[in-house]
Amino acid sequence: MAQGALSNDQQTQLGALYAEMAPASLAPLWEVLAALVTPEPTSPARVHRWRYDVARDYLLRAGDLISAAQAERRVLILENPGMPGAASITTSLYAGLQLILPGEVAPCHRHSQCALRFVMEGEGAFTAVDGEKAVMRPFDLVLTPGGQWHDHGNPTDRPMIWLDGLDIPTVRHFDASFAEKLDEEAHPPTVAPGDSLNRYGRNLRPLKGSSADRRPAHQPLFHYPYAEWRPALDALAAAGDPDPHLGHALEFLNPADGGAIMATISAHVRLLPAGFETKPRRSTDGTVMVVVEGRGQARIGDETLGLAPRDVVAIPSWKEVVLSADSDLVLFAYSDKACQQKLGLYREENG
Ligand code: 1HN
Repeated sequence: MAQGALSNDQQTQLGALYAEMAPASLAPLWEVLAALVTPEPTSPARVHRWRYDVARDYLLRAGDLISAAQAERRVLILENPGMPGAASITTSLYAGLQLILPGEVAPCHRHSQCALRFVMEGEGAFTAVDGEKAVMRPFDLVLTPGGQWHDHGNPTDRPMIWLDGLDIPTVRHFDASFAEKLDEEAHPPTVAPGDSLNRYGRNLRPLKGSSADRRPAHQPLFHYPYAEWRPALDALAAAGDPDPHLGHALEFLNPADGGAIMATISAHVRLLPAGFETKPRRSTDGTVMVVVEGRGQARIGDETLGLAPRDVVAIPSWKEVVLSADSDLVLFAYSDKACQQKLGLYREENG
């Protein structure tokens, strides 16, 4: 209540009124207003770290019990402990660890949700997008933008594990999910593997309207290899001092418009040199962070977490973050920044 305490009599009569109106699907705003319109974000999501080896063991055990074809996608959801049952790692994003065993295929489908894959382990399995294979290596980023057909296969003799990042909670929020399966298990090949990287991956694009401009105009590129982004981080580090709040940071771009990789998801990588500590920073984009190389600490809100290779960390909206690097620390992160910026909601604050 904004002003004036309620008398006991008032409270009793109001309580009776609420009970009477509830069956008519009516509820008093004044009881909930302060919790709905908060002075700043109060995320139900918690700060959490998943150790890779722990998740990996459970995933491999699942691999003994169910095939990729049976599961459609054999994935363990990284479910935020603050939102049990929500299949969410932050309020707007989903994360999972997917296993494809040698010889397996994850059948072709397409859906409204945007997805990214960040490779944790294995080499030589592929994601095919609209029939074009991206052959994946550790720490490659591969996109399956909303509406595009995708299947996965592992022709190698080693298990392949990657992190799936999707905007499932966002699409659910808007009640805008459509999905369909292809009749065939794998999409028929349309072009040679790596074709999109050759056409769109060099900060150039085939002239619009030319026959070489093959991919959907708004989302032409879907493979961002480690072999390219890692040297780019080193080149940035050689070019100047790290940003005090971010370290050396590079955002993955959609070459169609120079903006975020997908409509709802942004992604970036960072290098924090050994001994470097960031100044405190907070932002409204709930973020999923993956440790690629090195060790360090993350202070996120009231929690301090050790960071080791392949750990995955959930950073809810508006938690203050300080990162420190014991050895050169390389991080990958994705968030809903792209979506929040479109809606005019994004804020950040450097301390
Ligand atoms: C999906 O399409 C994949 O294609 C993985 O690998 C996880 C989780 C929910 C909905 C779609 C994939 C998914 C998913």
